[in-house]
Amino acid sequence: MKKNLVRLDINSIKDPNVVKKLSYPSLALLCHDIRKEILEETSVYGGHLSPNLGTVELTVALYRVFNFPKDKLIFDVGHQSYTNKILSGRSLAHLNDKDAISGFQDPSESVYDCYSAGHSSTSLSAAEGFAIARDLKCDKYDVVAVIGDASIVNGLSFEALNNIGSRQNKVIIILNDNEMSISSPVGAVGHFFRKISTNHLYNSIKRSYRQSLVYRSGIGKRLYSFTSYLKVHIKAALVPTTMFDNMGFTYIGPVDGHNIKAMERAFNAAKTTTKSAVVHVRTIKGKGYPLAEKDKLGYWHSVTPFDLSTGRPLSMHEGFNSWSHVYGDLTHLEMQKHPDIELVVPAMIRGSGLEACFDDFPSRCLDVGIAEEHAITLSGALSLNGLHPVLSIYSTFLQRGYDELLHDCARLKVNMTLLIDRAGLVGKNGATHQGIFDEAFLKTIPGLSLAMPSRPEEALPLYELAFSDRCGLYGIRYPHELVETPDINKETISLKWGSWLLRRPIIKNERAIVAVGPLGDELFKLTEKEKTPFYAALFLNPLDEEAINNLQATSEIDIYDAYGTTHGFAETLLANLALKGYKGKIRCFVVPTAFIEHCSLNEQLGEFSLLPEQVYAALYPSRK
Ligand SMILES: Cc1ncc(C[n+]2csc(CCOP(=O)(O)OP(=O)(O)O)c2C)c(N)n1
Repeated sequence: MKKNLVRLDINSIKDPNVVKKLSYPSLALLCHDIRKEILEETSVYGGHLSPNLGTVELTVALYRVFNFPKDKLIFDVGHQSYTNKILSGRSLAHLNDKDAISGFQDPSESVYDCYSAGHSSTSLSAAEGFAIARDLKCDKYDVVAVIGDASIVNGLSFEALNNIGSRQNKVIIILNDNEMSISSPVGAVGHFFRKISTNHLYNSIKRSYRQSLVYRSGIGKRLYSFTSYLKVHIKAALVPTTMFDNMGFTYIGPVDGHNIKAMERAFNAAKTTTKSAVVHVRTIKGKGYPLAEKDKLGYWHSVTPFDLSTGRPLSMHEGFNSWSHVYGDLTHLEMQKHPDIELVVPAMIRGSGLEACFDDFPSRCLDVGIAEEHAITLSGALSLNGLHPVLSIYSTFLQRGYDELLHDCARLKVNMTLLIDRAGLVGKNGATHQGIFDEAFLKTIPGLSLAMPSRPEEALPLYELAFSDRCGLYGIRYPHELVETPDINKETISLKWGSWLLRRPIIKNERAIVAVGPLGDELFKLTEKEKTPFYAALFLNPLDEEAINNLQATSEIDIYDAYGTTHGFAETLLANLALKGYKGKIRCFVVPTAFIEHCSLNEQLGEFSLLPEQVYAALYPSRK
């Protein structure tokens, strides 16, 4: 190893400020080792690969300039904070496993994480809150938010920008512009970022100016620093004034996000301005792993375990598909059948298996970016104009759209289908992404109907009901788990709007099970030999009145819903039974209303005794 070249053992860094003492060649070695670690650990445990490969030098440069944890560092979403974890002494080994580190920032893990998110575009509002609190307490430190080019164009971010720009509470915003959301970004503001970044005339003048002065003579150096403020004016003359300048920020950039020295200069400039600053950093998403660098579809954004040398996923499931992909494929089918469908997706095309719809029906598909509220109100208006919007959205992100659903859709009596993906517990993505709350909040919206299939053959008929005259605001929720791929050419079963399936007949004065979703169906299979009367509750709202009347004859009702909290379907059914004067015993096997941390799905279910075999054992304790 060359003299002056120091190699840190990245798994034993105790104090991240050690990066302040390293030479640039040693920093390059450190970044190489961090990238290797990110690749190795995500290939074993899965996780957000590309966003983290892109932000290695950026994070190191931040630690060189700022004094964390006194200064505050907030990563938007938090999915790109792996380098921050490594530098602050947290190994990526067992990422997202039970009791191991999570994939996002988390104050319970480290003082270097002052905030936590998982949903996008919260960082600027949070940073402003930190800055106002700092100033009220007369403290002195910097508040730094790192936000991607797709997250900064979300409405929440714009609300924060509008506010920060007009106040004196200084925030430093690092705009990590990699020209990518999960896949290619959408929207007008992105074009504007590109325009700034590619202003070659300005960039080449800037380069020659610096080279001619800084690299040639000592006087030149002094002249360069003395006149550096002139740069701002040169830029103003050559680059159209940036949106950020106009909003009251000092705009600095664009800067090469893989050049630590260049970023240090920019971050130091941001530190010394009196106003809030936006430092525009350009990075390459997936940097250092060629497959990820080339990826425009978002395949490498978040990965399951894969073979590092070939890039192939380690587990393939022949004949199985995720429920998300089943509904993605069915959407393609429905778009062929129903020409009035307009598909609206806030940013999650790949995750919900909708690529084929976008390829084959480009004029009828709309990716609005990370803009869930906008997607809902927009879809409502499409419906008011005679189209049938199908809005594909993850359960956890639908939480953002409550008012838009209630006020802009339900109230206006729109016909619209919500495909609610990732319903139920989500395993390793943890507390920020659980899809367990939608049942509870959707049931409060007048006229909203909610269904969930329990078997693959129910997926299409439930979808078809969206095009019956009962539709209104209609949600179909499903988990991401694997399911046998349904044969769409097979004759489908017919389902009635609002009705449940009686899988085993009710017996007077005996127990009956009412169960939800595919796990409910597993319980059905386990109770085969017991012949327990059984309803598959396909509609969670409204309830099947005929079924409720039949249930009155039973001595006990066991409600099994491993996809929703106490306040969801179970509570609706309990209230309904109570109102009808049900006298028997009722037991609920449901997800608690709580924030459930990351670990495997089975561990999460197991912790709350919600695995089908645990429920079976609870119902029939004498059977072994
Ligand atoms: C409200 C919300 N919608 C969608 C997502 C899913 N999501 C996670 S990261 C991401 C892309 C973020 O892109 P960008 O901000 O440009 O950061 P990058 O990943 O490119 O670094 C999306 C859509 C989310 N976390 N939160």
